Amino acid sequence: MLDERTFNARLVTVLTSRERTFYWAKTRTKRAMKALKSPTSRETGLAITMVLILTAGVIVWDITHRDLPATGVESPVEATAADGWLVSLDNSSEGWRVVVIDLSNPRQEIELEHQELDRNSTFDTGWDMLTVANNTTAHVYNLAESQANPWVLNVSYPSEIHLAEWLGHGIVLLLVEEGVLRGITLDGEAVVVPAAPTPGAFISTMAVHDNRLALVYDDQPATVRLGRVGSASVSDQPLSFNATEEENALLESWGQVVDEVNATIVQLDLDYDWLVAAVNVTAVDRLVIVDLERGESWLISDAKFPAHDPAVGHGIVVWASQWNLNPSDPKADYLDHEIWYLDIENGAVNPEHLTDDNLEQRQPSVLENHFIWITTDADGNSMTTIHSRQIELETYSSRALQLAVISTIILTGIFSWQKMKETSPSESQREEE
Ligand SMILES: [Ca+2]
Repeated sequence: MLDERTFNARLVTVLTSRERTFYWAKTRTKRAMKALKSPTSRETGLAITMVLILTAGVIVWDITHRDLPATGVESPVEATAADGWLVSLDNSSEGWRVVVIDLSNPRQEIELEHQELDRNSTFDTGWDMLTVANNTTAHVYNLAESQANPWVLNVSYPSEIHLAEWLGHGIVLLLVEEGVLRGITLDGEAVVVPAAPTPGAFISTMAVHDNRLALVYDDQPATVRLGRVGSASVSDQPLSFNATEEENALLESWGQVVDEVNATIVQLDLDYDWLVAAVNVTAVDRLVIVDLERGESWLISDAKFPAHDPAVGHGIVVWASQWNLNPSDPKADYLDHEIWYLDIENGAVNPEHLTDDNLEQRQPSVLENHFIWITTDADGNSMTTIHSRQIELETYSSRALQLAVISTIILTGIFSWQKMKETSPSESQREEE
């Protein structure tokens, strides 16, 4: 029907002779109707192909559209997720608020009555608990019992708040107030936490996993101090963030300053086995991973390109990268961040990316079944994106798949029957001869 060798001739016919075109269309339609009335194996074969192509199309569309925006969040500026809960700080039209979503039912947001918040408000989630702090009070909610009253504790301008575990005592709160770490139980009693390793050293950033702490103090900003809730001491964990001479020479040839001597850890995260840190060497922030059992560390992203917002969990490192960005000649395509991950537990060596577009993606986190990050478009509209780690077919595509299986079985049956019918007369003739 669509033979490209005769296409030009047909086009000329269509353009020059309406009568002939009409006649051609009429005979073709008649022929098609006749074929439909008494279909042969050719039509059935075509139908099977169509069913397979359409079904494949539906499924491919479904699995390539796995990201969904978190419901009820208007303009998230920060998001964190743990143990099946996603929490976003939302700069909504009704003011600053915290939006909670149960990831097992992501289309429904959970209403939370909380104190007045602003851009500096800090929050954390873990063990089905959520804590939210403004400058003067911290509220702690049990998300599994949303009707219960929250614990309310006094705080003093915390820059960070974390939920942590104190072995034998349960969940406690950790606060960084004017660079000093303070621990309190939910009843407001003091908890023993690491003291500053040198007098007067302030905390610049920290991370918590259960009762384990990773702290960065300004006396040695390129060293991680590892500690625990319930213990006052810390141990030093150095990081290997040095690039090769060639890589540093290339950065300098781009007009960048590489200052590895005065490197500073700007962000970090840890789980039971791994610690990840973004280390600023002036030119770029580099991504370093630490094997906590062995105490070894190494770079896991290209030392020449900026890597931000590292997070680790479930054996996977995830971060936001400006891969390929040359700061002296910034190409628009490389200015926005993409979400990259490395499946370190399964021995992956090469990072892979989850996004590849011109939108800005930041602040990723990794959960048992999901990746979460914040997506912002060119107009500054942001949303919390939920990306499923498992390929789960939506209802419409699993229905399409079921329907396709049934119709393919039926059509294949018809096809074989038609083939038999079409070939049998000639065979019987041959037998007669
Ligand atoms: Ca992007």
